[in-house]
Amino acid sequence: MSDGTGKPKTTTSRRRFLGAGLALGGAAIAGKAHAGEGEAAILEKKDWNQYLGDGVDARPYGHPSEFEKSVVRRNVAWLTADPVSSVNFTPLHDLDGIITPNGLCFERHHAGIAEVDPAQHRLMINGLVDKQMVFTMADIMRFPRENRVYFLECAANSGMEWRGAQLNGCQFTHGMIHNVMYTGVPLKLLLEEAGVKTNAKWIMPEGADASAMTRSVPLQKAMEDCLVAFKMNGEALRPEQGYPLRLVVPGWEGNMWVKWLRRLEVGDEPWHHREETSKYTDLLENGKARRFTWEMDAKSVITNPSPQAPLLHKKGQTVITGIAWSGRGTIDRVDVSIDGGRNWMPARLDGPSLDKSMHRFYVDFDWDGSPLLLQSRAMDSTGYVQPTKDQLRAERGTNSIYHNNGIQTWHVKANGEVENVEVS
Ligand SMILES: Nc1nc2c(c(=O)[nH]1)N[C@H]1C(S)=C(S)[C@@H](COP(=O)(O)O)O[C@H]1N2
Ligand SMILES: [Mo]
Repeated sequence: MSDGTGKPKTTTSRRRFLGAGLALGGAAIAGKAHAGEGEAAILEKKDWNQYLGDGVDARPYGHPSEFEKSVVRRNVAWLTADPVSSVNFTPLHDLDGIITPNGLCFERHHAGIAEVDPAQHRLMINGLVDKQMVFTMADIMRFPRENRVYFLECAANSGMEWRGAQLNGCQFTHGMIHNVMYTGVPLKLLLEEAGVKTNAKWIMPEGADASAMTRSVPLQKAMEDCLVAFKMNGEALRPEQGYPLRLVVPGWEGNMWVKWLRRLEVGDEPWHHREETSKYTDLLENGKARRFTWEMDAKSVITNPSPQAPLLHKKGQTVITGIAWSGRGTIDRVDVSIDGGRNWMPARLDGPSLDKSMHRFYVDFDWDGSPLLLQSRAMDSTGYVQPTKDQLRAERGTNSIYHNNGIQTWHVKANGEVENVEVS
């Protein structure tokens, strides 16, 4: 709506319209029609029924409806001491299907968003190679390219939940993940162009941002399925996601997916840089730390209902939905419990089942209006089953923040409100 005066009226009418939708939906399921509060809404003349809308010249780049204003990335104040070295979270409770829209992909920066001019951007390959190479973006576009859908999960996702239920919303407990179709050049092709020496075993990607982030990646992984990507969901990478070039490391922790990729050094041993020594290692109870924990274990979470998305009707037909993913393959099965893990029922997986991608599940459920302890549990194509938080803590203690893939519990109260809890 471009008419500012019509705004408050429009909002009220829409609320009533939604009310009507729910009432009619409920009536259809119960098999009887009844005249609800919403009936007037279908008879009322709305602004959009009688005035022309915007023309094709008004929105050269489209945005969501103004009624979707609340669908945004959010951060957690106490985690955001400095916004240029911080994180915000994907609003998982507002999304469906498996693809994360570009503007809603969570962001994790160590030195803010670099605004890189693609004409000045270069990618260097050096180290144990036959010939050192420097590619322009135009050079990279001349290599054969592939399209792949992969999730990217920060190893710290759910890290605040190790000691107990803390953040109220799946956006905050699980929102350090996005799932995107990448277009890019297989890293293998670029490495082969430079000619990798026979003693090479590792590569070190480096970012062009002020953090110049580096990680050691085994050469075997680099040759297997890594991509040097320049498009996400069909359009250029967003600056937040590493425009114009990022490394895609399927199934492995997000930290390795170096953004604003400017250099790939080839070596015969890992570099032991900050991001794989002081950070991104998992301190155990006995004082030893796990390191090079690259693969993301199978995990799932119910996104609706959840604390930011309560149940708005008292009882009856309800859609429970969520996402599941594994860094080791596809998701074979998701089970859902409504009684805190005592009994389980299989969820219905819907949509494409792709390797190292998010999967979407549903349970079409008739809620009797009593309180629920909702959980989901994923099983991946290797047969691995998502553990409980207690099982994880027994194995790894509570010192670590990374790689928490424990089962999440939501307490749905009789009034439809939802809370983050733990059961044991
Ligand atoms: N150059 C560079 N690459 C980076 C980072 C960074 O700060 N600088 N952050 C890393 C971390 S910790 C994660 S989890 C992912 C986040 O990717 P996203 O911002 O697309 O969500 O990017 C990784 N790549
Ligand atoms: Mo991360």
